[in-house]
Parts: sequence; C-alpha cells; structure tokens
Amino acid sequence: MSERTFSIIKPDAVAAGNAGNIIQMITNAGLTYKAMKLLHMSQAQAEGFYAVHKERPFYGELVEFMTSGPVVVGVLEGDNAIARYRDLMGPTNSTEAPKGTIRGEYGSDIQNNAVHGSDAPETAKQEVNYFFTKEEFID
Ligand code: 3AN
Repeated sequence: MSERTFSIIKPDAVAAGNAGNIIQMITNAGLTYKAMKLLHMSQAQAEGFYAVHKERPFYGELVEFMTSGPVVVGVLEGDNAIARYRDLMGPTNSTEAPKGTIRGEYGSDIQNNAVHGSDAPETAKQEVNYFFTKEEFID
C-alpha cells in the first residue's frame, strides 16, 4: 500500500555536503519525493518537533544540534515507505549502522546520525503537517 513518510537530512549531513548523495540513495531505493525544502529550524520549531523527547536527558543537546544549521525536510512516498525508509536509514546509533545504509555511510554517532524518518503512520502524518502545508505538495 502506498504511504507517505517524513524525512529530515540533518545539519551534520547538510554541513558535510552529503545532502545530494543522501537524496540519491533515497530515490535509488524507489522512494519518491512529493515535497522538499531547505530550512534552518528555529529553537521553537525544534523544541516542538521533538516534544516527545522533552524529558529525555539528551533533549537540550538534540534541539541545539537540530538548530545548528540548515536541514532538508521532505515528504517521501512509496509502497510501505515508512518501514522501507527506516531500513534505508539504519539504526539510530550510526556506529551500529551497516555500510549501505544512510547512517552507515554518512552518520557519525547516535546524535549526529545524518537523517530522521517517521516511525509510524500517525507520527508520519503529524510530522509532515508540522513542516508542510497542503499547497506545497506536488499533488
Ligand atoms: P530515531 O530518529 O531513529 O527514530 P529516536 O526517535 O529514538 O530515534 O530519537 C530521536 C533522535 O534523538 C535521534 N535521531 C537521535 O538524533 C537523538 N537521540 C536518541 N537517543 C539519543 C542519545 N542517547 N543521545 C543523544 N541523542 C539521542
């Protein structure tokens, strides 16, 4: 079944000049971009996006990292897109990510892990709507 997921190419990967290669990995995997933009998250935007992690000890650092430079946010579409994109990303901790996954190729550690992807249909919808308006989609 075709579904949509939300993707972020994080500040570490954009700053390192890896956004183009990551986009290529995503499209080579058969996922299609329905919307995409470069933006620099505000403190409030990052805090809101990661609100579920508010009580976690790494929350402050995570917000600081995510606002440290521009990111590429996107909406990906494809059959089973949520799970397929998560497989392509690899595990959260880049040091455990196999070669051939995005984090295995371009991530550094658990925080500087190059990409984000939604973990379920409900969060995918919320995250897409957090960053994109309906008018920004291709269809
Ligand atoms: P994922 O993005 O793989 O679904 P989550 O939702 O558990 O992972 O964590 C959200 C983000 O928080 C991760 N992408 C990572 O950048 C950061 N994070 C998770 N655990 C830690 C940690 N122990 N220390 C620093 N940052 C972390």
